[in-house]
Amino acid sequence: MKNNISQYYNDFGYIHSENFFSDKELQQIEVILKKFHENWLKANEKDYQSGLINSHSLTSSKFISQEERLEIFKFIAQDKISKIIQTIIPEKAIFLNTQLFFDPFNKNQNNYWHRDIQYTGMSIDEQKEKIKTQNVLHFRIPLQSELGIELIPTTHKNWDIKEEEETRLSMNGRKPSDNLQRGKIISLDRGDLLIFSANMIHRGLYGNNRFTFDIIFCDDTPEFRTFIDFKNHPTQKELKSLNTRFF
Ligand SMILES: O=C(O)CCC(=O)C(=O)O
Repeated sequence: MKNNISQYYNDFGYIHSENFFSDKELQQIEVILKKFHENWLKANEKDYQSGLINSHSLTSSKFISQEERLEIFKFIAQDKISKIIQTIIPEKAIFLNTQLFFDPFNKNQNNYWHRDIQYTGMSIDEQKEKIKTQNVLHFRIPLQSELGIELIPTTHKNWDIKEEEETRLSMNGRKPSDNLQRGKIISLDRGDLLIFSANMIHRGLYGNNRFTFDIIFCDDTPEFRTFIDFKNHPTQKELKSLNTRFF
């Protein structure tokens, strides 16, 4: 089973595991996520109305208490999540950050195909090389049924075909929200876990008032460590009550 999981991820760039969490396992974290989100919406009303579809850095946020922050760390550090990371990135991974994804304020706002790596400032040639070795993984945990993510399987390691690159980069009259032939829709239910590579071509599917918690891990390399904001990591004291090697 262990080999199957890492083989599938290596081949396709994602893993969809249905009913990974019980309702009870989600209830406690959900209360904290909702509290964060309500406060975030109040504090970021303008940006939300101008198009934001996610928030981030929950574990360094002033919107939640120290106890709630520790609860989020415990959720991230739970055994069944650690085991999967260990299987997919046996060399060693590290926690990068958290995000919440929700629907845009403007219901007509278009989604957009992208690879996260396209926003790093690397040249296209560098990006083509980097995706062959680099790992950034989203663990997407939807709190309610959603249309999900559309992705292009195998593109975590392989570059775009022409239609895809032109769409993603708005070339030759194509728009980032245009449909792509190789797109595969992964619709998600509460309780599911979707692991996908941020390097692969993907887009969020808006609707159904989605509310989804993403935990992000990456390779533990000096290059990535420069991107990590360690305010989002547990303190030495907090680490004592956490049983994982991924912080
Ligand atoms: O869910 C979305 O809207 C997009 C998700 C995404 O692009 C990401 O997690 O990198």
